[in-house]
Amino acid sequence: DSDASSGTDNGGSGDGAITMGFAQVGAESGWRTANTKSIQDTAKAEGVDLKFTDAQGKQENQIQAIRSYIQQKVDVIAFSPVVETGFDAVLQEAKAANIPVILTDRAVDADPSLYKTFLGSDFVVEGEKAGQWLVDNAADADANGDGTINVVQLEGTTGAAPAIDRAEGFADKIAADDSIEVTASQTGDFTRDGGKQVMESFLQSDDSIDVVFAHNDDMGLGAIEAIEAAGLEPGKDVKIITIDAVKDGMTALSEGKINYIVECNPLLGPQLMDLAQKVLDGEEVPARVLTEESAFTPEQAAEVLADRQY
Ligand code: GZL
Ligand code: ZN
Repeated sequence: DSDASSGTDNGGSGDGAITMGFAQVGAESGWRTANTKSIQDTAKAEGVDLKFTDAQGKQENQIQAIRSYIQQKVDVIAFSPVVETGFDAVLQEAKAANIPVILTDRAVDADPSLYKTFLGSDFVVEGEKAGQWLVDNAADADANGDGTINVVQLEGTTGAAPAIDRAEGFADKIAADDSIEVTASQTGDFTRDGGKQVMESFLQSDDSIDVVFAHNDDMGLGAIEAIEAAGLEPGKDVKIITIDAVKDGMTALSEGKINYIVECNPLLGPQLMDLAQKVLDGEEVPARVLTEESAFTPEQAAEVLADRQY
């Protein structure tokens, strides 16, 4: 039968604890910080030996980290692919090394047999919720009263699943109202500074902006700085819709500087460790595990702000 000491020849700490290699995207946003904390705190609480790397948003760093986990013969690899494409080769290498892979947060365009499961939000639905809110609130979204609801879009990281899918979901929903038009769209790379710089350029070239749709709170918060610097009132002169619902975003929402936030739950640690244990116990796991999340108006934000975990 199989080698009884198999617990030690695959890099495991040998005392039955799981050794997990996690290749994180970076530290680009409040969401990412909360996501990292959830993974590290849960690993500690559950005695998982966690090896953790931050790729600073660079795919080659993420691939390198996964390769190092393969060499270290960890029991399981988990990561959030910074972009959808370009991971096939390294996933093949993990498979050849017989190390299971769990995707968290973002998806990849790769053969699904190369990973055990994908745990994360449905970003298309998040974009649809944002678009539906605008359609439902179109009446008072035309701040400058020119009959057109002129939307500028702050996109997430180019090529990243959340950026692609949120844009898709939003566009699907606003198609229902032809007075709503996305007149400019550019990536702010999910960062506050990126959102501020892109919004500054939008404001310089267009004085009829009614709405900002930002793919995450951090870019929305950057846009608020640019809007205020231009002497306009965020949430009133320019409506703002964002996605994540991290503390700073929810604070701005409760102050009325943001008008609607669609939640994207970063607290994936518990579900990730549970899935890893099941995979290593040889149990079947669902190919897709969705996270629970909702959406908030300013009134709702004020109610929940105090007890938000992130
Ligand atoms: C979404 C996640 C995105 C967040 C951003 O699950 O991948 O990346 O929305 C983060 O804040 O940078
Ligand atoms: Zn208008």
